[in-house]
Amino acid sequence: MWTGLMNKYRRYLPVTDRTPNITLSEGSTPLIRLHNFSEQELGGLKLNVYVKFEGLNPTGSFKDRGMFLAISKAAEAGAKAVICASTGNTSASAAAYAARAGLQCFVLIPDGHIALGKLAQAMVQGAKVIAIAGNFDDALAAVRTISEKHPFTMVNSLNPHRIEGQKTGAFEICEQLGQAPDYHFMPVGNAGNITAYWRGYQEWQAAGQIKTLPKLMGFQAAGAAPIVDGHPVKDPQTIATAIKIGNPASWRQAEAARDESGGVIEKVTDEEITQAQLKLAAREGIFCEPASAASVAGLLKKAGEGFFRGGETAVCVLTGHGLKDPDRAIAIAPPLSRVRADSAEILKIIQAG
Ligand code: AN7
Repeated sequence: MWTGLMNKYRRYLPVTDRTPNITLSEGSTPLIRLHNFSEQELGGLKLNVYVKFEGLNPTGSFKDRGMFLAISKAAEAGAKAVICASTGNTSASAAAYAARAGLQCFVLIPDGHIALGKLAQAMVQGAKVIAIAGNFDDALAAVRTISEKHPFTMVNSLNPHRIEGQKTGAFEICEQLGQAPDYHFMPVGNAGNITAYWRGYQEWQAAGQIKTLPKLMGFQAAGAAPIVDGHPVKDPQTIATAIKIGNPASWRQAEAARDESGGVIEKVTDEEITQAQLKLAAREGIFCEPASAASVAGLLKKAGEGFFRGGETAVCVLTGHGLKDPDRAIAIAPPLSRVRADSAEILKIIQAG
C-alpha cells in the first residue's frame, strides 16, 4: 500500500522520530509515455517522450510533494498557523495539509487572477482566503513581512522543507525510467520546483542511483519571463495564471540549475501553451492545466528548432491537473453542440462529424 513520501524516502528527508507524518499519500505519480505525437511534430525525429503527471497528487498539483513536509515540520515545531501567497495551487495544497494537521491556514491570492478550481479548494478546505488588490509578487512580499514578525510559518517555497519534499519528483522519475532522462522539461514560475528537481537529481546521483544527470529545460510564459528577460517584470501577463510571476523567489537557484546542468530557460507564448494543452488532452487523453503545458510547449518548440539529434529521452513535468482551470479549458476547446432532445436532429450533428 502506498503511504506517501515520508515513508518511502525517509532517509533522504530532514525528518526524525519526532516528526509527525502529515500525509495524504502524495507522490507515486505516473510517468506516461506519449504515443500520438508524430515524428514531424518532434522535428522529424524519434524521441522518447514521457510526461510525469503531477496533477494526480492528492490536491491535483506537484505542490503536495513539498507541502506534506512543510506542514509536518511546522507541526513538529509546534506551529499553530501557516501562511502563504499563491497563484492558486500552493494555497490549495497548504489548506489541505493544514486541515489534516489541525493548523490554521491563511492564504493571500491575487484577487480575480486564480483559477476557479484552486480557489474552491482553498475555500472549502478551511483556509482563511484573503484576496488582495495586487499580483502574486505583491502577495509574497506581504507574506514575507508578516511571517517575519508574527508567529505564522510561511509555507511558500522559501520554506526549505518545500524544496526538500519536491526533490522526490526527481527520485521517482529515475526509478520509473531506470536512469535519468537526457532532458527534463518543466514550467518555471517562482522557480522553487526547478531548484528542487536539480537538487533531487544531484542527490540521486550522489547516492549511486543514477550515473548521468539530465539537462534542465525551464520554460516561462512569454509575458511573465523575468529570468529570460534578465529583469523583474512589473506587470506579468499570461493565461497560465499559475506562473504569472514577475520576480521569482528562487531566481538565482534556477539559473544555477540551468547552468550546472547545461540546460536552458526560455519562453513560450500563450498560443504555444494553449496548443500544447489541447494536443495533450485531445490526442493523448491527458488533461493538464495551462502552466503545466508550458513544458510540452517547450519540448515542441525546441524540436521545431532542430535542437535534438534523435533517440533522446525527455520527461515533461505536468505540474497540475486540467480540472484546476475549467474556465480556460472550455474557452479553448471546440464548441459543444446544442440541440433539442430529438434523435433526427442529434443524428444530423453526429453525421456532420
Ligand atoms: C501548475 O501556487 O507559485 O516555479 O503559488 O501551480 O516552483 O513556482 C504555483 C506554481 C508550475 C511553477 N506549474 O512552479 C503557487 C505557485 C503549476 C504551478 C508552477 C506553479 P515554481
